[in-house]
Amino acid sequence: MTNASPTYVFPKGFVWGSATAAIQVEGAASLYGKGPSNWDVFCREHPEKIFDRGSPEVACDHYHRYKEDVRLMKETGHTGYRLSIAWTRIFPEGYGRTNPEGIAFYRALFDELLASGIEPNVTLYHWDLPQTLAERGGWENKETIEHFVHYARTCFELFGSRVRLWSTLNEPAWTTLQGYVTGLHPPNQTSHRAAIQVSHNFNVAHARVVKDFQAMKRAGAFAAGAEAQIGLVLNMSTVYPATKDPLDVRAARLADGVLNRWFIDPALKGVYPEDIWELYRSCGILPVHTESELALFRENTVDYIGVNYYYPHYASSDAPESAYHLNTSGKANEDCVFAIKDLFRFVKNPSGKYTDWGWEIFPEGLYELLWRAQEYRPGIPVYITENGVGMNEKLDDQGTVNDEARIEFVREHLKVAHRAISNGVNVKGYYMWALMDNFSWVNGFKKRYGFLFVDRATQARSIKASGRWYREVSARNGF
Ligand code: BGP
Repeated sequence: MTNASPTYVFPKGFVWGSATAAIQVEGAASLYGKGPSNWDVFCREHPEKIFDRGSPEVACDHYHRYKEDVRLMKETGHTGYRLSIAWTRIFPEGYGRTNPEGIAFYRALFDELLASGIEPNVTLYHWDLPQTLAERGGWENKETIEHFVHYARTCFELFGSRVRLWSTLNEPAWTTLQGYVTGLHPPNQTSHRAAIQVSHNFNVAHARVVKDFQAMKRAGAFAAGAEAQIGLVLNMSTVYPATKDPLDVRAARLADGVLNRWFIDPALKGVYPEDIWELYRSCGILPVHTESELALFRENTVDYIGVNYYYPHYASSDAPESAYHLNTSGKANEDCVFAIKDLFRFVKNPSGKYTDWGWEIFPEGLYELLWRAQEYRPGIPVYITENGVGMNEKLDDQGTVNDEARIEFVREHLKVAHRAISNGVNVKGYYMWALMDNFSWVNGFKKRYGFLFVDRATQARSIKASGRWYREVSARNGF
């Protein structure tokens, strides 16, 4: 890094952060009064479904090491940190009695962050559903919505004095797809009808929580007052047609509708996209819904949008069969497959540059997503809530990781964000995925994402070259 003025200067107050999710880092999965989540149980009962039988039981032991982790955030220039609350630490059974130890943990974590000048951005639901609710139908059962709303209100009451930035759900599209279409994540179902019901219930749960949040904000529940904000975090992957063939163009539009617009439209515009509603209606799989649920969308749009971006999709109309495969081994020749019969199939970009896990590296895709938010609602605050690259890594002789490829990945995406800002998009911050190497769902621990290398045997943390680079970027507010 030179001393010359940065070429890419970010707006004053731009958040330099990183992200994690509770189950991916905390560990202490069965300790301190925490109840079991669907993921805890899934990993215990089906270890063979997780790469190398990885388990979130200990994860990165962040529960015990949070003070050290906050110190390392500080050392790597963080001004913000996106995390999620484990619902089962607050309500071990999903509802009913609360768990004082869980509440104390998050209070202490928020205090530690705030004392270090790092603003928390808190996601209420990052895929870890209380097992008790999973056993009663999970998100297919509308009762789960009621429990989620109560859990959210409780969190606002408990932590509203410390937390200004909130989001309801992380990537409802991805968790619905993997849980109910590909069946790779719990509850391992393959039912389009269930998927659409769950996605609708997510949208309703989100809108209900937004409504309560705004009412509680007006009633003074947040120390930040009018500055308190609630958003939704979406993985709005750009979908391009595989060719110029009108059928592929149509397939791309459909894929974008099913994966993106079905969630963005209600959250930002307050209505479902007509073409996808019509598609589900014509297939006889519209979700069970009420008029008052649809009215909720219209009346409760978000304060900001969180964009998670990893890679784009290319849709082909040639989808004679449904087929799903996720590369969890990190072997470059293992392709990811995703096809929904008669709708679309995702294909590889022949000239694309791919990670070992088969995700294309394409920074330009981020530009379109940022612009898209702007088109939906000019001036809406946008946070890049996740963006990063999973790699095969190990410590070198100097006890660090020289992850130049990650630095390049982040730098190129930040350049794109900078251009979007220059062109008028209100991008407020960047949270790299992830603070540290963590439990990568069905990928286990091999796929490393962090600014911090985590030794699996000792849990020792080491700052990678990217973490040192980020400290400089943050200090100069650019690069
Ligand atoms: C997002 C999730 C994160 C994170 C990331 C990387 O979809 O919100 O929790 O895991 O993807 O994905 P993976 O860990 O599967 O490589």
